[in-house]
Amino acid sequence: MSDKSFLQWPFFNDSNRQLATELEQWCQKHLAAEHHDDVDASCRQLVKQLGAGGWLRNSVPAPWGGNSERLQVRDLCLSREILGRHSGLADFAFAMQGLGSGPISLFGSDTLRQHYLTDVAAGNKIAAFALSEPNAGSDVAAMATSARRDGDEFVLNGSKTWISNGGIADFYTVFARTSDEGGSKGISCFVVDADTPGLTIAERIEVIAPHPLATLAFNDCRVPAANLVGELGSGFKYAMGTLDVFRSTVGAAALGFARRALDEAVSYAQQREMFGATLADLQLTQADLGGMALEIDASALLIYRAAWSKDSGAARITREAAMAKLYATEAAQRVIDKAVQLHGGRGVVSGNMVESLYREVRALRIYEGASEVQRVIIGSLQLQQ
Ligand code: COS
Repeated sequence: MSDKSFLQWPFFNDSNRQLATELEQWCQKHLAAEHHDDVDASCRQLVKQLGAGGWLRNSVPAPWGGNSERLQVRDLCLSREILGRHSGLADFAFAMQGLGSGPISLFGSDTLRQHYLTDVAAGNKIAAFALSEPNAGSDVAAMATSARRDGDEFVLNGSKTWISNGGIADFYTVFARTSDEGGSKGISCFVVDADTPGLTIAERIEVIAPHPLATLAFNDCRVPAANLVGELGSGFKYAMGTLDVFRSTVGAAALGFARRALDEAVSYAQQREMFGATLADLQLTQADLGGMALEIDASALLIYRAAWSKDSGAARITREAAMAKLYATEAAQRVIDKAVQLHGGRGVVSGNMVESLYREVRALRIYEGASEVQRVIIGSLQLQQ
């Protein structure tokens, strides 16, 4: 059984603890026997289930279907941790609703919020966040997709790639250049409905842990000017501000995967007979399990420090979120690798839980800012102190 003592840490209030208890019960009931032969259909189904269960109310602010006036990062992190411990795909379905609609929640007009967020919270609309491009991943300011004003519309041209929910989303929050100023200047954010003429799915991308993922093409794609999110030219800051909120939740998903790997390792070690005892009786195993538990608690401390700081009113948690994401995703990789090792040959058999966690965790060290980017962010802030 996973450690729950962390819920008594001073980062949490009763409402956070209630969410954790109720979501745990919901996961045990609804996510027990899942199969993902058709990953698109499974994702759609999970979004509907999460919406019906009320869990997506944590992904948007209160006036538009959410639980709280402002996004509560502790609730987002706890949700991802618990969902991730039960099902990588359920975590993914949950996470993308918040990230995909994040720029609207944080910076959009009330009209856009009204139109999109209530459906996101109910699980009626699937959201996606379209920032990366073939030549602009870590260097996001190198983006080339353009949006030219034409009367009451903007005309988008270019390409976005590695877009989670690409192909099944109902709308995309898309970042594009609206002026020729270079770098981070002159980028704006738009909401683009998936059925807008000129937006096509150029390619579906298969990855080691299957999730809906695609490259999008924009060819003279006309979007109403009212779909501009916030102010013209502020898109880079909106993208970074959205990532600040959601980056610690990536660490939380990794934490959930790591906790599951530790649970699996403990239970396997206790029943695996070896050298006239059990694997768990060997001191080498105990040292491994101790190291795993330590990395898990250190991850949790960094994640919930970041989340609590934001919920307590910090304007920016760039440093805290970068540390949480960096440490928790790297640590989860180590913890899961150790769990595979403890399972011996069984650990690499397709379908074994630790085998699937091993594939599931890998992308988290890359997406929403690779580990190297997090190091640069932390280091450059250190120089500014
Ligand atoms: N919140 C608000 N504003 C921010 C910000 C944040 N977290 N981070 C940067 N900004 C602002 C800066 O204050 C600066 O504003 P001014 O021009 O007014 O001074 C502006 O944005 C540019 O900042 P900076 O010069 O730091 O931008 P860089 O291009 O150097 O940013 C990194 C470099 C690597 C930090 C950035 O490109 C990044 O985070 N890349 C990873 C992108 C990513 O996560 N991709 C995955 C996509 S989602 S799957």
